[in-house]
Amino acid sequence: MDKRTFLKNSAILGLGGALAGTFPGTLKASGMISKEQSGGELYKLPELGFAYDALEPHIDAMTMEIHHSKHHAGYTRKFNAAVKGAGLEEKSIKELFQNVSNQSPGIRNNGGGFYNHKLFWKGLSPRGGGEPAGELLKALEKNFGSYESFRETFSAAAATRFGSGWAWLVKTDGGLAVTSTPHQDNPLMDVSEIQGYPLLALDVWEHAYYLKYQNRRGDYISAFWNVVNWESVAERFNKSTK
Ligand code: MN3
Repeated sequence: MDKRTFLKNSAILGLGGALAGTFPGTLKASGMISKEQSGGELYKLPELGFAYDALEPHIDAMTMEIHHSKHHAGYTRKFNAAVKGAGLEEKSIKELFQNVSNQSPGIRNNGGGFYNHKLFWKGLSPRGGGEPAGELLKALEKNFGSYESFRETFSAAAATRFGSGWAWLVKTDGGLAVTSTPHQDNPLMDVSEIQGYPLLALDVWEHAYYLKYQNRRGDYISAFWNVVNWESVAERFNKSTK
């Protein structure tokens, strides 16, 4: 077929569909997922939006691939099963979290695992790093004194979270706050010490860093700042202030 016919057919099929059939390897490498994996489920494993090796050397490709295609896929699958099993399909994930103390461990752990990783990926970018700007920077300076001081507070929360859990930057009624949660809990849950709208998440489970950093969680936290997607964090912040 000539180029024009190809382009026309691609437009009809939708370019994504045409490429998916042609280059499955490319899509796998870029962290996209097959139809079989997402199925017709209520909650779908999101795409990363970048290749598994795109965050090298800060976060290694194998960690990213296992983290996304095994860990996150597992939470997603089990969350769907738990929601279905409890007949909670009509509840929004926000409603489930607001009342999570009354839900089963399956909903709490897998719902958290599904949501937290989704937010974690959004906060990462191969073009990330640098410093926040605009209203977000002003708010960080207002709440923490300076960007550097915010970074120290967040890093300390991530470093001192005992065992498995997460560090968070959260928009609360009173402004911005840093907190950490155990297991797969998050600040949208009624069990969280500080509750609010999560802007930035850092996974400090060992599966997030052990292959590359082993026991050096501090090195992983330092490396994280090189890949933070400040544009995405600012977008969430602006949305939360409207
Ligand atoms: Mn994880």
